[in-house]
Amino acid sequence: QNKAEYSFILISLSADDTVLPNCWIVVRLDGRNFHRFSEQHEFKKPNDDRALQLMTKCAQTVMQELEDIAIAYGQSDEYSFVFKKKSRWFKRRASKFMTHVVSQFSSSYVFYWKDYFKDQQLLYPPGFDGRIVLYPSNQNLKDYLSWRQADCHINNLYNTVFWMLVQRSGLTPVQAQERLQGTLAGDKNEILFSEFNINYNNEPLIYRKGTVLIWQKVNEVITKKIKLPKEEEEKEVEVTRTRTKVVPLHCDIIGDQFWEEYPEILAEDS
Ligand code: DGT
Ligand code: MG
Ligand code: MG
Ligand code: MG
Ligand code: MG
Repeated sequence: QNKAEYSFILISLSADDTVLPNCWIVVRLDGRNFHRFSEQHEFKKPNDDRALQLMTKCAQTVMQELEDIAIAYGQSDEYSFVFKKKSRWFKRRASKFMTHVVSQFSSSYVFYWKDYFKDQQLLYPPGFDGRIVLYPSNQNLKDYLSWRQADCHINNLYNTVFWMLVQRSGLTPVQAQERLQGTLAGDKNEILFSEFNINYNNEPLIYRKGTVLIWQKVNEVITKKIKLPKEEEEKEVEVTRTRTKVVPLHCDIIGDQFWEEYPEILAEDS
């Protein structure tokens, strides 16, 4: 009898992966071995606009196809999706959130590849890993997103100098790495400025800040043909419709300004 009870507990533990109520649910995915994938598909270094735009297209698709995603943030080969605190989607089962996000994103990556890479063929099927993390408070969630954006900044600054040293100054990758060992952000800015005449702050925002996806109301003007009861002919009229769309932004999300500008993202009924 003991044994039977024990196996019942095991079964119920593996079947019920419902996550805590009232927490933000974050699913982060990341390209599997994109070091190799980016080399094989000749991604531009350090940033390939086609690759970044494709990642964002896939993330928009995920937000539109799945339920309850309040905001997403992406950089490099990763994207984080934040599900609303109050979401009841699939009874808050972690495995459902994670598998739906990763599979929808992966199939979109293959489906939309040719729209962004044109004559660069997809050479083998890419994969993505997924993980799920819970954040009980708004501050926890903001700290998480700040951490990812800080990571984007640190990597992009490093990569920008690194590839300048290799591509422009002819250093080998090992030499460039040695040159940058132990340097601080200020030193890297200084190398960019004095040796390459680059002001890092003027580099494109998408590279420095990554991509934030939020829902925004947009007005769409469409022309409709209508037939008035007392008139013979159809008439064309302009109708304004309000739609919610997923919009990409490349702004700072570490400071308060973003969250003050878009208070609905963290609103209590989310
Ligand atoms: P993983 O995630 O442990 O399976 O291994 P990786 O190789 O995906 O490592 P990760 O995710 O830490 O680093 C992302 C890789 O993707 C990194 O080698 C640089 C590459 N990558 C991402 N975006 C770009 C891009 O726009 N241009 C180039 N050239 N490479 C990129
Ligand atoms: Mg990884
Ligand atoms: Mg990766
Ligand atoms: Mg990565
Ligand atoms: Mg089914």
